[in-house]
Amino acid sequence: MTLYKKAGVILGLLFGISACAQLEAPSVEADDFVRVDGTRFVLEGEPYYFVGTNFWYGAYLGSPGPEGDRERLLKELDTLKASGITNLRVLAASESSELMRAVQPALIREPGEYNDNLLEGLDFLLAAMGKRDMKAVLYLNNFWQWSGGMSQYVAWFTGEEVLDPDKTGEWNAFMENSARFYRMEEAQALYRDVIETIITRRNSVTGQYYYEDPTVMSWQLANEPRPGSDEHGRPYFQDFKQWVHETARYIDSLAPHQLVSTGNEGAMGTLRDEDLYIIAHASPYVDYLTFHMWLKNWSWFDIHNPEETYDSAIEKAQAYMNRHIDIANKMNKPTVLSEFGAERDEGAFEPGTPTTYRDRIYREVFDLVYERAAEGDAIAGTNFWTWGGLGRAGQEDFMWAQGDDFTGDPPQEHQGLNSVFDADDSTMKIIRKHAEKMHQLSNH
Ligand code: IFL
Repeated sequence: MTLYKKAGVILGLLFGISACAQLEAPSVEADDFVRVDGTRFVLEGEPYYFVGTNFWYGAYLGSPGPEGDRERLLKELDTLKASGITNLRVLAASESSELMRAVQPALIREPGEYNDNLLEGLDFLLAAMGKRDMKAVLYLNNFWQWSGGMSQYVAWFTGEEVLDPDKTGEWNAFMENSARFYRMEEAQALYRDVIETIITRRNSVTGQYYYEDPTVMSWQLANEPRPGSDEHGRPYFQDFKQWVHETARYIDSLAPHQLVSTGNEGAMGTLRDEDLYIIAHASPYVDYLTFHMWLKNWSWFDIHNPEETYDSAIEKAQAYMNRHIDIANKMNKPTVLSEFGAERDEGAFEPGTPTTYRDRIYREVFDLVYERAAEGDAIAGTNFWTWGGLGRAGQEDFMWAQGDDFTGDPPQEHQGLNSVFDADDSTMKIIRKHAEKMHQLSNH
């Protein structure tokens, strides 16, 4: 929706808010929400540029249950804020499942049954972020297995056993199975129920309804939703496109003064086809674009052979970023690099080990983002993957087990693989410097 249309809706909502005086929720101004104006975000009348991180486990730390650690959460938020990292991309919905690498507990215990601790965890997180003037991007599903996600929805409504890629190693089959989600009416009905439950929730800490909380910058349809596998996804593309449009419209109807984005990786997550990426994001209800960049996962860079792979990986990364920024310019929407990450030297996982190549990659990415943003192009910010902060791996094999710290790497990956820990001084210095420059672009 355009800036002006949104502003009109906001006034209506603000009127509504004052009519419910007994809420005693903080008063909200239209300007407090991140809005879109052409290829830019606007916040409080100024352009909004940011440095952010992925913090998928934020609601878990906020939980009053055994998985929670509110003391750590507040410390993490203070460190992030002090480092200029003010935009957090967070998992808002997880599905309980038999998948061997899915996080436990999950928000949805079974269709219709919610884990109140995790909902309260999200309340606590949003309240604490709001106090620190931070913005949240909340994703409402996952194409991947580490939080249940679409594969679990499919299992619920077919009655079939959930397809587990960590057991079978068959990733294409997993993706093709997950894509059935877009076509399943019952699964879509439950998904909408979940969306409504979260967006219309009243925060138990602030008294605010989520849809009227300016801390929420955007609702994301899912983490990295794809039409299916690269090989066999084409037949699902129309369903995928329709799903994007209809879900975005639905979210917009519930939360008209917050933004909607897909959570998609860009061309690499849309059957490696830029045209399909553009078509899928053309819906007027998709307020801005996202793209992700994974140098290792896409076989551009090998940390065990850096001398031979680094230069060409950086060339490919720059080309990928430039192309996605150009697309956003053409589509007249802002874009965000909402995931990128890199391993520690020699593929180590422990904090304290060197991060020479990670630091170089971060610097290259940030330089390009800053330069193009400063030139007025459509890139507004980044969310690096991922914030490990004070978390530390709990197991000798570095795989997550229930009860361990969250380190930012999801349970299907080694804890420490892509995490930036509080002790990573060289990386933190690069992030802080970039954050200063981006905040200057925002006139803050
Ligand atoms: O941890 C992964 C996560 O599932 C994601 N994208 C890539 C990350 C690193 O492999 O969303």
